Order: sequence, then C-alpha cells, then structure tokens
Amino acid sequence: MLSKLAHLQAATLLRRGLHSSVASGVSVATKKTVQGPPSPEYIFERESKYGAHNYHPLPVALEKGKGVYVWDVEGRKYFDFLSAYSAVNQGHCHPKIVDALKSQAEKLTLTSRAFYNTVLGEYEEYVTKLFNYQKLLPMNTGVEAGETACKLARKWGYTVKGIPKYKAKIIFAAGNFWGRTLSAISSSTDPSSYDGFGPFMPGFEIIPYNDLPALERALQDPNVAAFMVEPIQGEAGVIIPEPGYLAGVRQLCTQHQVLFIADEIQTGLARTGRWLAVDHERVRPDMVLLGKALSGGLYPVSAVLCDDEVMLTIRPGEHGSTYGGNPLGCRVAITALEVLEEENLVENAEKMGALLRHELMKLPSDVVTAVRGKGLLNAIVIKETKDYDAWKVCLRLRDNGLLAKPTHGDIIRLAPPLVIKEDEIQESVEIIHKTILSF
Ligand code: PXG
Repeated sequence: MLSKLAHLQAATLLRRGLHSSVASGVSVATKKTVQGPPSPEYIFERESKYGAHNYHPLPVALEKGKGVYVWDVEGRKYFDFLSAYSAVNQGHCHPKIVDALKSQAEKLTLTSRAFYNTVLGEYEEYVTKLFNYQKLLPMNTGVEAGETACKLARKWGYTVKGIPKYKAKIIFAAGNFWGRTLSAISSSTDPSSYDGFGPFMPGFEIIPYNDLPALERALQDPNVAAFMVEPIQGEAGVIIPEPGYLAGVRQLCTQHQVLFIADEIQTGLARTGRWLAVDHERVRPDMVLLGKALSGGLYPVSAVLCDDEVMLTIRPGEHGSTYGGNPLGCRVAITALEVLEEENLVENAEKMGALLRHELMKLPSDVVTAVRGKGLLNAIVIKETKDYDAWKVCLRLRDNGLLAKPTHGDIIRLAPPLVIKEDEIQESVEIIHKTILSF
C-alpha cells in the first residue's frame, strides 16, 4: 500500500514536470543528496525555473519565523527589518493569532457572501467601533481595498455630489503605490509599475505629493470625486509630508466636497506609533483603507472604512469578492487587532522608533546621507558609489544577521515587527553600524 502511494506521488510529481528526486531531497542545483530541508541554492533555482520572474528577492531562503526573528533553511537567525512590508506588525506566527486561525479553521472557513456567517458582523462591529466609522467593506488584498475605494468614490460622485455620468475624476499623488492591478498602475508615476501595461484607466489625475497649492488647483474641477493619498509614502521610500499637509488635505477636500481617502495599508495599525498615521495630525479621512497587518501576516484581509453617506451608495450585487468577509479571515483580523491593543504596540512602535532613529543618526554621514521615519516605519538613504549601493548593503546586513530590502536603488526601509524590545533594537543597531562601517 505504502509503495503504491509513493509510486503515485512520484508519478504526480513527474506529470507536473518536477523530478521525483526533488521530493526525496536530491538537490537539482547542487546535484548532491542533501539531508533535511533543501539547500538555499536549490530553493532559488526551483523558484526561478518554475515561477514567474516578477520579483527580485534578496538571496535568503526562509523556513521559520517567530516574533522579530526569521530563520533560513540552514538554521541561521535574522532580525526581520521588513516585516513583509508591515504585514507582520504583531511579529511572525503570533501564538494568539495562530490559535485563532486554527480553531476557526476547524469550525467554518468560507461560506461566500451568499449566506450570513457568525463572524463577519462581529468583526465589522469591532473594527468600526475601534476606528469610529459607520461601516466596513471587507476585501482580501490591499489593492482590492484601493479598487473598492475608487468604485465607492465614483458612485458617491454620481449619486451624492451630482457629477455628470462617467465624468468623475480621482486625484492621486505622485510617488504613490497601492498595488499592481490595472487601476493601481494607472495612477503610478513609477515606470517599472506602468510601463508596457497600457492603456490606462481614464479619470485619474496625478499631482505632486506634499503640495497643497497643487491640490487646491486640482480641486477647482467640480468633477473631482476623491483624493487618494498615503499619509506617509511607504514604497516611495518612507516620504513624510510637511507637518500640516494632512490637515490641509482635510480642509481642502471638505471645502470642495471631495472625498479624502487615506491609504493606511502600510502606515496604519500602529506602524507609525499611532493607530493610524493620520492620527499624527488628528484628521479624520472620509475613507480609510486597511490591509497587511489587519491579519498579522496570517491571511489576506483588507477593508474599507467609511460612513453611510458613502458606503450605502453601493447596493447588493454591485461589488464584492468570494473570500471577502470570510469567517476565517474575520476571526484572524479580530485577533490581530486585539494583539495590537493588548500588547500596547502603538506605544511600543513610538518608543522603539524614536530609539532606533536616535541610534541611526550616529551612522557616518558619508555613507548614510539621511535617516527618516515615524514610529517603526523608517528608512536610511545610502550614498551610491562605485564600490557599494543599497543592494550591497542589504546583502552584507543579511550576512550579519539582519534582513532589509532596498527600494528605489538607494533607500533601505527599516521596519521591524512592532513587538521588538529595547535590547533587540540595540542589537540590531550594532549589526547596522558594523555593516555600514565595513564599507
Ligand atoms: N497600499 C499601500 C500603501 C501599499 O504599500 C498596497 C496598497 C497594496 O497591497 P497588496 O496587499 O495588494 O499588495 C500596498 C502594498 C509587494 C509590495 O510587492 C507591496 C507593497 C510595498 C512593496 C512591495 O509585495 N505594498
């Protein structure tokens, strides 16, 4: 019986074009029999051979994570200073969130929205009360939250503001990043996002970031329905607007009857030392987009928050998603938010972030030309020379036990999970110092 099963498995692997020796631990890359998990080289090569080449990962093959640490297949331990682009704010494999996922997975995972489930309403009540909005619309990925916000803004524009049919405009800020769908790249100013993928979504307009006069000019057009903006631009390299920008956005949007959509997918949920990054300026957007850490890295969960005036413009059948609002995702999200509350991760992000920047300021300014950030969303700018650049710095950080990823060539984002403690900040800063001084 067993050998028949093994034979069947081997046959399946071969049908998939995978050599059966893969399963028995023979490395295609090294052509050597390996004990235990496959070698990093094998993992890199297999992904390259069978997967699309739409990413350029740092060469490290991870197998395990716990809190602020991850381990590679050879047992080497690293500080994770990317946190899956701020999705694992609660730390890797948080035991309380893992338990919630396990027990809900054994009960009910997906019903679709054709029927009610016991968890969705509980989740919607919890999140809307936490953030003080009347309604929530559940989706899965961040980019779907952005798409949802654009649809809501257009519908509101036609049915409430009175914009002539199909004339609605949405304004975005240059340098924005909200995902990879055709809509998201239509608002992008980064050629690596949009080049080769046109034609683009009509009705989108781009103005400079952190530029209130430009916004004021754009809002003169009565067909503008919304302005969608990140309170701090994450992917652009942790770009922090001038103090007063978000308050100015709020004021201008109110004045011109335009919806202020805050994309808090990377900045929200305690990352910047506040529940939402807009809280730094005590402003209340008309729509808030959440994702990433909403599930603590266990499951794709995203959400749009807004009030009835906007949310109820979409009626049954006009929007949705098979997995959106599923009980497994909702249970995970409730628990992920509880962890942020119970472990005071807002306060910890604020405190540890200040300490991290204080230490990073001591780096030699001929290599590190800028240090910036809020809470635990930080970046350093590396001066590029013929001998080194941000990619090389990240490779050496990896060799010294810390994982980070460059963005835009010369910027390294430093954003560890928010559960990081003071001694761990000190230890990681020592790694960063040692690495920078080695150049
Ligand atoms: N908004 C912001 C501000 C983001 O940073 C998204 C929306 C889209 O989220 P999803 O879940 O659709 O990826 C993001 C995503 C990556 C990557 O390739 C993602 C982000 C930043 C850098 C890389 O995984 N942010």
